[in-house]
Amino acid sequence: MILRVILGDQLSTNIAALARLDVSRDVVLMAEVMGECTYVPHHPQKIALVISAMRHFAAALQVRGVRLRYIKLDDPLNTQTLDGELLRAVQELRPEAVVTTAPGEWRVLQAMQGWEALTGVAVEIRDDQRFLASQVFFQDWAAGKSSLRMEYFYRKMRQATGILMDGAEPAGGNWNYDSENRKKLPKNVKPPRPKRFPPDAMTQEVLALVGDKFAHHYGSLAAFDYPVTSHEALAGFEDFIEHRLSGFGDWQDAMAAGEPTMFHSLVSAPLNLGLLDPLALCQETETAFRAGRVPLNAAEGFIRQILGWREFVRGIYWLRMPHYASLNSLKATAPLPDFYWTGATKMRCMSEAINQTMRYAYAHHIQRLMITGNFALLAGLHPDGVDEWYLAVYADAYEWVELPNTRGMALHADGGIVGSKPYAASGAYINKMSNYCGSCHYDVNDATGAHGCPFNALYWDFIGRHAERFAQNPRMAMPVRSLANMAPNKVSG
Ligand code: FAD
Ligand code: DLZ
Ligand code: SF4
Repeated sequence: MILRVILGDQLSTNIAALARLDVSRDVVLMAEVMGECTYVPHHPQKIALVISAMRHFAAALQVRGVRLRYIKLDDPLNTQTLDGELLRAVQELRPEAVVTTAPGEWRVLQAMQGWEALTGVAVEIRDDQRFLASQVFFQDWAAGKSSLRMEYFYRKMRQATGILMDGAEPAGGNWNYDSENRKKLPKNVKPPRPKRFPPDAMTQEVLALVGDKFAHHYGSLAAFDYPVTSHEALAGFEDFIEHRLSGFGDWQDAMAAGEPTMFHSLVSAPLNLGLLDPLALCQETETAFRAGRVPLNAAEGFIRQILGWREFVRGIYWLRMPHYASLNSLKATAPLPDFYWTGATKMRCMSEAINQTMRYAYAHHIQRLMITGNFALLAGLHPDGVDEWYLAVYADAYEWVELPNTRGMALHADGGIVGSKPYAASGAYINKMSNYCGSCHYDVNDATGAHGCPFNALYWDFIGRHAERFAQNPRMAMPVRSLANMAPNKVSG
C-alpha cells in the first residue's frame, strides 16, 4: 500500500501524487492542520476556502472509490502539523512508501525532505506538473542571462505553447499590447458584478469552524463567496470571459472607489488551489478572441498574466530561494504601520484597498502594486513585515507567488531581478488611474501643506534617499534630475 499525500493547494484530479493510484490498496492522506492556518495569520476567508475546497475534493475522491484518511481540524487526535499527521498515518497504516507532490513553498519542501528520516519509509516527491514551465525549463532559459526579463520569457512561452501565435509570428503582429491596457475607467462605465458562489452546507460548516477558531485574525468571513470546486471555478471563469474580459484589456490598470473587482477575472484563488488549469484558461481565452468575442488587447493582456507573469514569478522563486526571502537591497527598515491591519487611514486609496481586502481577501493587481505596495516602497517599510502582510491577507497567497511579487515587483528589494526599475509613483499616477483622490482628505496636487497627499512627499523623499543609486538606472534618472532641479519647498504631485 502506498500512502499518497495531498496538500491543501494540490486539489487537482491530475495531481502528480495520484498518478498510478491503486484504488483497491492505496490510501490518500489529507489533513487540516493549525500549523498551515497560522504560520502567518491568514485571512479567515483564505482558511475557509482552503478547508472547504479540501473537503469538496476529498468527497469527490471518495465518490471515485478512493480510500481516504481525512483529518479534520477539530479531530481530537490531530497533531496540527503536516509532519505530525504524516507520522501518525505511517505508524497506523504501515505503508510501503509515501508519494507526494512538490509543494508551493520552500518551507514545506524542507519539511518534506525530512519525511524519510521522520517516518523511516521511502518518500517520493514528484514534480508539480500543473505549471506550464517546469523548473528545468525555467533554469535553462535563465542560464547565462545577465538579467531576467518577463517579456522575453513570455515570448518563449508563447512559442513553446503556440498560444496566440500565427505560425512563427505573434497574433496581430505584436507580442504585447501593454500600452493599450492603461485607460482610466470612464464615469459612465459600471464594471459587471462577478458571479457569486453562495456557501453550500459543507462550506457553511467550515465557515462556522473557522469563525470559531480564527475570529482574531485580520479580515471578516461575512462576504465569503469563493468557488470551492473546479466545476464552480470554471463557471466563474466563463462568467469572466462572457462579461468582463472585453473590458479587462482597456481597464486592466484602472481603479475606482466601491469597485473592488473592476474587470478582473478573480481566478487566482481557485487557480492556485489547483481547481483550474492554466493552459485551459489560456486556450479558452484564445478561442474567445479567435471567435471575435473579445479584442486582442484583452485576450493578450490576460494571457500575459497567466502564461507570462504567473510562470515567471514561480520560476524566479525556485531559482533564487532561499536567499531571495532575505533580500533588502534598498535597506528599508520601517515597521509596517498598524493601519495595514485596521484600514484606519485618511488616505482614500489606501483605505479602499485595505478595507476591501478585509472584506473580500481580494484586491486587484494595481491596488496591490501601486497603492499598498507603492506606499510600502516609498515609506521604506521593511520587506519582512510587508511580506507577512501580503501572505496573510489574500485568499490567493502562497509564498511562491507572493514573495517575488512583494519583495521583487513592489518593493524592489531584490535589486531588480523581477523588474528593472521600482514601481514608484506619486499621487499623480493614482489620480490618473482612479477616482479616489476626488473624495480624499488629502489634496493630490499638494505635497508639503497640512493636507498634502502623503504619496507626493514620500515619492520625492524616496527619490532623494536613493538618488545616487537611481542616477545609474536609465529608467530612473529623470525623476532624480527633476528633484535636483526642484526647490525643497516646491515638490508636488
Ligand atoms: P487578473 O488581473 O484577472 O489576472 C489573471 C491571473 O493572472 C491572476 O489570477 C493570476 O493568476 C495571474 N497574475 C496576474 N498578475 C500576476 C503576477 N504579478 N504574478 C503572478 N500571477 C499573476 N497573485 C497571487 O496569485 N498570489 C499572491 O499571493 C499574490 N501576491 C501579490 C503581491 C503583490 C505585492 C502584487 C503586486 C501582486 C501579487 N499577486 C499575487 C499578483 C496579482 O496581483 C494577483 O494574481 C491578482 O490580483 C489576482 O486577481 P485576479 O485573479 O482577478 O487577476
Ligand atoms: C494555506 C493552507 C491552509 C490554510 N491550511 C491547510 C491545511 O490545513 N492543510 C494543508 O494540507 N494545507 C493547507 N494550506 C495549504 C498549505 O499551506 C500549502 O500547501 C503550502 O503552503 C505549500 O504551498
Ligand atoms: Fe491617495 Fe493622495 Fe489621492 Fe488621497 S490624494 S487618494 S492619499 S493619492
